[in-house]
Amino acid sequence: MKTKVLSLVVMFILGTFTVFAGEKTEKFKVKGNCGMCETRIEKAAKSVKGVSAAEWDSKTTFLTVVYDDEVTNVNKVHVAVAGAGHDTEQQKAKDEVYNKLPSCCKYERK
Ligand SMILES: [Cu+2]
Repeated sequence: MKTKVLSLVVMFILGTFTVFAGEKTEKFKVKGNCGMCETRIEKAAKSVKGVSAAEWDSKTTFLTVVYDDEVTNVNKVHVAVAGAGHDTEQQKAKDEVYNKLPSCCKYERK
């Protein structure tokens, strides 16, 4: 009985590794304010091919992305999010895109 449970556990662990092969999770700061920002940021991140999940937290302003590192890299996510008007740790959004954001979404810039 015990060996049966053990082999099930081993199979589960192996299965998990196979599923997540090539998948990476990365977390970085993205500037924004509200729920509209959240939708915009997550949509932009998910528009990158190879990104399977994107979650932005308005309280911590951290964006967590899950992506296949054989298909894409985290820099492309930075570029896509900045392209939607939100500054990231690495990439600054263009002024004209930032200026088009609704007033509630105009996060503070340095
Ligand atoms: Cu907003």
